[in-house]
Amino acid sequence: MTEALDLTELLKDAPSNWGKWGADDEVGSLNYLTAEEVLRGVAHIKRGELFTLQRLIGDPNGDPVWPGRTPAERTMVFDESSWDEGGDGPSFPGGLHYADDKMSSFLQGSTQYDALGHVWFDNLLWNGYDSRTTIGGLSKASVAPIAERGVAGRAILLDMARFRGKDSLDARETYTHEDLEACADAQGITIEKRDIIIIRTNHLQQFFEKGDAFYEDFCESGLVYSPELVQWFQDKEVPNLVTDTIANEVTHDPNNGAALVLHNALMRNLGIAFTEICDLEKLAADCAEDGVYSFFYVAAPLKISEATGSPVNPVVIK
Ligand code: UVW
Repeated sequence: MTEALDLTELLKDAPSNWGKWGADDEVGSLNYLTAEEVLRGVAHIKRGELFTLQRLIGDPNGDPVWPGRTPAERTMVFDESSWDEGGDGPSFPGGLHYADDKMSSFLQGSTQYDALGHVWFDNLLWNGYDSRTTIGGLSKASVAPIAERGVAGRAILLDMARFRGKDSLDARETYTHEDLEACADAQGITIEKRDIIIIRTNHLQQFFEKGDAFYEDFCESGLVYSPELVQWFQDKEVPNLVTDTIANEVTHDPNNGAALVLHNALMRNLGIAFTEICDLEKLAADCAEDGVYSFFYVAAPLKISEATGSPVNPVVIK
């Protein structure tokens, strides 16, 4: 492939949900998660067992991030040494000491929800908002409306790594909606309309095994674009796509050379919320053991004004 196909050309006939939930909508396909859908999810709670899906921020083994981003940096402001001789610990009546810290981080530098306005092409983002609305902060389709709304419903885990008999999917390794259906069949479940789809690749194990070499010729494993795949997501009314990779899709499409096609076809055009960099290992091990791959999922990113994304710790209850 010499030159990548333009997203304008590639997605010219692609389905769109712009306007479907009104001219002011900022949460897109999360609108599918009505109260009825929340209760459909709750009905899957059988054992009362919780699984949290956030990766540790400040993992001593490293934090995987998109190239060009840096992991969060947490620094202590006050600790016991602040009250040593010459320290700057404030003095309070009664002798109070306390610990304080602060963090500097990319809002998309850990397990995160993307705002719907996070990506665009042709100067237009989700719902047709002008891309100039991103300047200085997302005045449209930031993460804050998703945070305000919250996310809850029935979710299913599709364990693509186990399905393919591998510890982890390789760089560039792709899968399609047909593979998702085949994986669901093998797991004995049906992908239902409005399910939150969680896909395990365990691809980031390679970040921990390879170190810096993970970023050489960076191309993650993931879903690969086709018009049929986009239509499948549209027909299934998928509200939220959750994965354990940095960007939820193969980084460079092997068929057309374009980068992050599905960020545009699914998030920008259909309004599907993306949750990235999850840790699905404990959940997947449990599902493999009890054979139950459907459960209740609940998450809410942080309410950060005009932000492009936000850290989150989604919770699954089985
Ligand atoms: C980009 O889209 C660049 O990053 P993310 O993986 O955070 O969506």
